[in-house]
Amino acid sequence: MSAALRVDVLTIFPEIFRPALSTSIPGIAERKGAVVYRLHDIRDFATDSHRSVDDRPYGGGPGMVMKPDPIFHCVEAAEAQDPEPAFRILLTPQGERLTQKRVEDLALKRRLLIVCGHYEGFDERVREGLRPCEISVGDYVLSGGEFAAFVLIDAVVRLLPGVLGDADSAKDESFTSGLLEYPHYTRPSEFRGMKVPEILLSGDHAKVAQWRREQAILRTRLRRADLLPEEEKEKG
Ligand code: 9D3
Repeated sequence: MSAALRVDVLTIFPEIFRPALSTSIPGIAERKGAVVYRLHDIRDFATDSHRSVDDRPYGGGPGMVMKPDPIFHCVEAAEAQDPEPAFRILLTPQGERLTQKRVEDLALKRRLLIVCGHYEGFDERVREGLRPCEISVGDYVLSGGEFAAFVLIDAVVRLLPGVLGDADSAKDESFTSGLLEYPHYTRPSEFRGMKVPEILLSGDHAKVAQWRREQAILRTRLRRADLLPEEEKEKG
């Protein structure tokens, strides 16, 4: 197996991450040696007696701003732990929207360093001095970057070699890739009067595959027409 991806997370709430990253796929990825998580508490790098990591904005206005000094020191300390250069990520609502394409790109890196913000945002010199890749996880307002970091890590580590079994393999998506999923059913064949479509019980694999493809296209057209490939768009 290739060397583990190292993920450094810089946050004022490191305690959120340990249990979350030990659960489900992120935990399996770690136990299989595909990833190593390193959590860093930005507050450990505060320099004043109150251990403050935020301050009032110059020019006035509501809310607090993350101070640059603890973040720079925390980044420097984290990076000094390992000679591998880190791909720096700043999670902010102003970042580029996270897509599967970007997730695939991040899964090819050897080291990610993720800075989570809180309060109104970062002192602009964090961007200017650290030159991070700035990422948002979508157009809605979170109270901080911690859950965005977990979204990003979860999406990335499931792609690392050896993490998913063959049964879960993303390769199985070949004929429906880019579409929403077709409807899934398991036993019983009738539940509270609701029946499993006859075709799925038929054992005719070609017909099942055709039905699933039709259902995936139908569902995508109804819910997410923006995802449809060109040749399916005309059909209305
Ligand atoms: C006055 C406007 N501010 C509050 C509505 C802007 C604002 C600042 C900081 C909004 C959210 C946040 C905290 N969010 C994140 O740190 C964040 C985030 C998000 O809110 N949505 C999607 N992706 C991300 S990544 C980090």
